[in-house]
Amino acid sequence: MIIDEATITVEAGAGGNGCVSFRREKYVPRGGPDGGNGGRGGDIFLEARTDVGTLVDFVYRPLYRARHGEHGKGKNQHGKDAESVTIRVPVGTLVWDENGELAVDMDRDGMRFLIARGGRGGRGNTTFTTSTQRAPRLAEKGEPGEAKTLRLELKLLADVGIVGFPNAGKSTLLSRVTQARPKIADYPFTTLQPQLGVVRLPEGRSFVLADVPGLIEGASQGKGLGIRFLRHLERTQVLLHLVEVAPLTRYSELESRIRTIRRELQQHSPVFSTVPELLVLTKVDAVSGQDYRKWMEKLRKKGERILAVSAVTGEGLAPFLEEVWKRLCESRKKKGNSLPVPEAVYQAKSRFKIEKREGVYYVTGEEIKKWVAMTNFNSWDALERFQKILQRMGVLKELKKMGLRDGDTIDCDGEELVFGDESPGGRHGA
Ligand SMILES: Nc1nc2c(ncn2[C@@H]2O[C@H](COP(=O)(O)OP(=O)(O)OP(=O)(O)O)[C@@H](O)[C@H]2O)c(=O)[nH]1
Ligand SMILES: [Mg+2]
Repeated sequence: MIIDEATITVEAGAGGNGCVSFRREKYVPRGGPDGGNGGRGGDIFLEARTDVGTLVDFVYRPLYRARHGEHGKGKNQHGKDAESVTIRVPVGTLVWDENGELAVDMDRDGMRFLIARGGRGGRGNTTFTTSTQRAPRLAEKGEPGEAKTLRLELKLLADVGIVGFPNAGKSTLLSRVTQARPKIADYPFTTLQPQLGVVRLPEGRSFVLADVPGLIEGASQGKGLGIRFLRHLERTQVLLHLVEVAPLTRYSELESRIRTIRRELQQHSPVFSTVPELLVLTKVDAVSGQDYRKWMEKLRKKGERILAVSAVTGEGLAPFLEEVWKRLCESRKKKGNSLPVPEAVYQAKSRFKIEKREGVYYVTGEEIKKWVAMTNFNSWDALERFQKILQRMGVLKELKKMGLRDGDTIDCDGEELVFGDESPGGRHGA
């Protein structure tokens, strides 16, 4: 079975705390500040690899954590940065965030993407020294690391896909030209899961061939099985459209079968109209007459590309594979390597949000959350700095517009502060 979806949690490391410390030296009664900074928390990266084939490992290991940065120490010793963690995913993995938005498309071998940023280390008191503040008792706590729940989705990256009605001989063809051993039987819907195989041609040429469950009329409305798996074929470079020729007695039947499958593909995704298609008549060993040759001519005159094979006798297979290879090369050339390179960093959207409920101003947002986590609210200096941050972000201006007055309560991501124009604010009840 091919597992092609998994949910994982990633937790980058928090930064180490900054340190409040003062020099102690013999004969120096009051040394200056010497608290070092905390180290950076470990980042979490995703890396696309061709040697990882499925998402199966993530089902057994759904949590990835990076270590925290070391805390700063006295004597201006900075904490060590934590190492980053790299999660290897198959090339072609789509990564969705909690909001159902695409975070990144890991579509190139070797591509690396920062999915969860480690927290910055808190600054030690040394960095807060100014001409007026020579002995700051202020240090930052480390910034929390980003934590996310991600849904990984792998669209199998087959170069060539096989579509057709059930029983068209799709799996038989796959088994004949690759090492794959799919189930084959004389009844419809034998194949229940997509199957992949590697076709090897002389001179080291190769491509990946995918067989998906058969389609029927109404598949795009949910009939049968096939449509669920079509997304595996959305990125193929060439589609092989197989039509079983043995049961057909008239040209019009052939045409109508072809139309039905094309309509279902089209209704599933308009992407399919851009994928080059090759019509393949199958089971030619089982037909009595030679009518199908005339039908092929007719279709060719209409501009169709069409071939005939027998997977049982092997008739027509060698030229067929060469034709597929030719189409594949053309298609690759056309598409080129112009895949878009995604941004390397994941951005937060708005800076903050304020809501007033029952006289309390609630301030929320990623940035606010971060500063709250990095502030030691028991320290007056830190509190003063926090207020400056609110000012710089434009939060205070907004609050005043909303009618904030002396003595009002502001809730910053769960941290209650009492607003005072004179004093910088104080912890409620503290
Ligand atoms: N005579 C003959 N029989 C074939 C040929 N290819 C396939 N068959 C037979 O056709 C039947 C269906 O073949 P499959 O390969 O399972 O067909 P499929 O398209 O994968 O069918 P689903 O998985 O149900 O969609 C089997 O009994 C095969 O042995 C062929 O070239 N010649
Ligand atoms: Mg099959």
